[in-house]
Amino acid sequence: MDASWDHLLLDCTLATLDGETGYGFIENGAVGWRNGVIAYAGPADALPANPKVLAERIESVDGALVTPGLVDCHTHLVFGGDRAGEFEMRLHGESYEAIARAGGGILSTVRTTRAATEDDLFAQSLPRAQALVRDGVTTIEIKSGYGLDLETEMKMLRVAHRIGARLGVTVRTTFLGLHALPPEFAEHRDDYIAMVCEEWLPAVAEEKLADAVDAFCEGIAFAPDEVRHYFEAARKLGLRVKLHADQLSDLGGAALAAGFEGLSADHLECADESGVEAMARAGTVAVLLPGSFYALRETRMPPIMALRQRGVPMAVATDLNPGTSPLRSLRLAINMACTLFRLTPEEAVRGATVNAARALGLHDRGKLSVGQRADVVVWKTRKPAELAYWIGDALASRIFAGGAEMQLRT
Ligand code: DI6
Ligand code: FE
Repeated sequence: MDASWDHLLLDCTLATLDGETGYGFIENGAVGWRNGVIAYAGPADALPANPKVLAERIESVDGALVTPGLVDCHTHLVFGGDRAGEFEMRLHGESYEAIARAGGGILSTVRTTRAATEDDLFAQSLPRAQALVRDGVTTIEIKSGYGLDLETEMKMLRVAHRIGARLGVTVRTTFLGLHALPPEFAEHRDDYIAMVCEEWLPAVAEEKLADAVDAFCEGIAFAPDEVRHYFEAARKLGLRVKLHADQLSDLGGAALAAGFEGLSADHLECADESGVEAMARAGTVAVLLPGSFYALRETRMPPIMALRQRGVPMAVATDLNPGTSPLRSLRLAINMACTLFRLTPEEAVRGATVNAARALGLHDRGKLSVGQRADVVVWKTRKPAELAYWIGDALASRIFAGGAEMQLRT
């Protein structure tokens, strides 16, 4: 038999995440791939032949934990500037909503993002993506939404694509046209929404700049009827939708997203039972964002028990953004999902792999099984629960994206 695989890792402690529940734990496992696609993931003693003849390159990882690459399915990591000043204001007693209503918040990042050249925006944003990647993330969703004019929205989406190309990881882009009302439309709300639906969405779709569409459905942002109109326009163009839903108040966002066969409804702190039911029926993923819950010192938890009972898949993401979640570690989001939301480590790890892939509509990743992309991480640990347990520091020792090993120092 010819050595037909490119690479084979032996002596792996595998968490394949394959199967409906659990880690897919296999001691003394092996993972092999060819042309960037997994050819084998399972017990070493069930390999189809003597390992020596199976692959060009064969290595032992000495019992290290090996998992699929992590998937961060909700980030806003392309933006100009920072909002450390608002963090200080909040600690002096100002609320997030009050700062937003006074023209700060999202609009302050809109000003700095508009002012940045494309190269500058790339240079400012790249290190944030690198921070995620260094600790095991091989697929990143990145949203626009800090431009609020077509030119800057497109600039953000181009920068997102450039980050993926530079780092060799998959970037999925989301157009977040309804994030905040731009100041120049303060007196013309309906005109803004009409322009986004009738002109911007078709332009973004035409240039193939976005894989999906998102909105911020909230008292300080956009109302359910406005989002509905926007989702209708997106679906007509064949774009899938997702929603910032029920974070600060219950506006029925979970059911709204589900009604459009939404890929995901994200946040959900204030979602009610009927929203959860609608998500279960539609197969909409619940994306939990403990970073913003933590940074805003929220106290109302997402309805975890109801999500579990109805079998709604739960994902976990960073929500990396300058206002409410300056969190540059998906592993820390996993830890926070356990500590703050009481997910089990197993649920949280599934949430950052297989369920996060599903939240992006991707079925070729998120688990180690034959035919999946060879996005593979070797960790400096042996137990899957350690991914949720250790706080701080990067634990990934080797990362393969589509079968190619990444240089972690870049
Ligand atoms: N995601 C968002 O888009 C908003 N909150 C969230 O969790 C606002 C982000 C921001 O303040 O910049
Ligand atoms: Fe967000």
